[in-house]
Amino acid sequence: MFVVATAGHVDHGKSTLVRALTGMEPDRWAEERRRGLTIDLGFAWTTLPSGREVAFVDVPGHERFLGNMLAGVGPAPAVCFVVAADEGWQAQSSDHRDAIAALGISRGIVVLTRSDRAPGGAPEVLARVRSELAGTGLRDAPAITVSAVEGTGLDELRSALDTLVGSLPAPEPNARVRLWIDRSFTINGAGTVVTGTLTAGTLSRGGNLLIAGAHGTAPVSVRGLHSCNRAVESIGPTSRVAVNIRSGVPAEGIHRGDVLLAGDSWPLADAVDVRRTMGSSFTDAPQQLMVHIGTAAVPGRLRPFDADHARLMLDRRIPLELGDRLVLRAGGSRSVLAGAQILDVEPPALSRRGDSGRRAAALAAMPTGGDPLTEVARRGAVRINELRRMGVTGLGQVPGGVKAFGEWWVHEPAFEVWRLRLRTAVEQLRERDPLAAGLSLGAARDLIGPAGGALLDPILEAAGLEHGTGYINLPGEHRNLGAAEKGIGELESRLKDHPFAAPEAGDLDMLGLGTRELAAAERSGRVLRLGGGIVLLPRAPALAMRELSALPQPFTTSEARQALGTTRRVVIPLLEYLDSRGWTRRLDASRRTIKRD
Ligand SMILES: Nc1nc2c(ncn2[C@@H]2O[C@H](COP(=O)(O)OP(=O)(O)OP(=O)(O)O)[C@@H](O)[C@H]2O)c(=O)[nH]1
Ligand SMILES: [Mg+2]
Repeated sequence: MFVVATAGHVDHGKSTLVRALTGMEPDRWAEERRRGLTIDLGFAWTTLPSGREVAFVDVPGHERFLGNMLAGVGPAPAVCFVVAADEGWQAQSSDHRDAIAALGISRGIVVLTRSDRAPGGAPEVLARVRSELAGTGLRDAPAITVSAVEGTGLDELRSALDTLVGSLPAPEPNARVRLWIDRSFTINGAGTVVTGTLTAGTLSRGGNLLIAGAHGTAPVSVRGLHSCNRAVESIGPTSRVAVNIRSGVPAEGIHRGDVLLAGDSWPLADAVDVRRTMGSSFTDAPQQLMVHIGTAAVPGRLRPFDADHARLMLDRRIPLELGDRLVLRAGGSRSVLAGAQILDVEPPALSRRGDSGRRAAALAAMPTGGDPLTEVARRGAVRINELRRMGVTGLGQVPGGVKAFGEWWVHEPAFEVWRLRLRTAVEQLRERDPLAAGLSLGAARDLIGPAGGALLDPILEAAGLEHGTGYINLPGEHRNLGAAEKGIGELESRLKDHPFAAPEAGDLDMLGLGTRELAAAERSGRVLRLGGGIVLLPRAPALAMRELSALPQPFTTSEARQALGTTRRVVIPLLEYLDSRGWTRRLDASRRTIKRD
């Protein structure tokens, strides 16, 4: 299916045309039919000669309903731009042209209607239309002249529609869903139904989505799906859809401009930086604006950086991505003020003097889809998924100057800063207090910030640091124990010759080795502390195993003591240590055996 919106001045025959093409009534309200005036959006559909289905979103032309018009055209991929051949170009022709230009719509057909009232055709009308549309994406659109009353030109129009929809870029069924709601109502027995134009992604019955709107966000599940009055199990783009939803939000809390989203795949933004695409200079624009996107109209405040770049602060958070087109209207005005395109959905705070000038320059240099390197550089490190969520394009390969660690992209200079910071902090700590356990993980995270926190391991590796039980340190062999170094060195050399002759408490005192010094030496891998204040070299257990495995099995404590040439004071904690490692097994009060696998 394809979706085409109408556009054009009030009374120029948009609804009549849709009626003639589809046989359906786009003016849904009695008041509209009574007044012969479209007020709100209308929906109708038909099958084209090729067999393709096309749905129309019929918009009002009257200037008072420009908001409704924007909601209809906002999500539409293509338009039928209607100008009455007998009246020619009029005020809302210009407004609607501006809206289409601001939305960046570049596919459509110009339809000159009411040709029966303009005998001889209207070449000058078409010439004017061409010149008015010259600056828009519709400059080369085909033009068809019709009379809905006499039926002339309709076949030609149908075949032009066929060509148009056949040439539209293929929508993406696997993209994330962002369905801007244009209608919400309740059906007895079924509950809340919302409708909209699905431009990308796929909806399925039973699926789970989020609804975002003035009420905030809430999970919803899809109870049922319809497209053009047919029940469907799932539906892809582009289509008109009616979604029967179940959610915690009451039906009366759901409105046009709310949006159904796939999971949490969309960033919700209430501040964005934008580039002007058409219309008034930002420096001349009023501060208070109405911002239109999709079917939503959200009040916002404009902070211009220069004529073409500004920050928009929105009254509520909406799902936006880089490249989204916004239509800006002055509060209460009946015409389009300007068009804008989003450059940043997570703009940096501007607090220092000169920030806004710098921001203008940065935005001026920014490509529309964002620049991966700039985005990574700004954050130091970011998950690639986060960039994707924001709509950054060009993520196919890791840009130069960026290192990838799994899902994280890290700016090399930031990585280098973090590496140096940690290395320096650890070195300084050791210098200050050689016996310290190391830099705590919390202190390390404070040094590298939230973005770096997730990257602690690669940063530590690059910094040549170790990460033990909650502390970061130099590897043991590079650690100097300061004042304790001498005593430990002496202890090491004694134990080298007599590995099981653990020093007595008095010896340790003489060497200046208290609990803190010994703990630091143990963390550095210099000694092993066993129960009962026994201190040996870290390789003592392995040496002991070599001796014990030469004994007839099982062996007694006393045989072990003799084999190792040591005392009960040492052998008992040593055997208990071997038991705890699972290297020996205790059989009874005095006998053990070596465990062999
Ligand atoms: N003679 C003639 N009249 C037409 C033709 N098309 C529309 N009209 C008349 O023009 C008037 C306006 O038509 P609509 O279709 O309501 O115009 P619209 O563009 O939908 O108007 P809004 O939705 O209010 O902007 C109606 O009186 C129609 O009967 C046509 O081809 N020939
Ligand atoms: Mg109408």
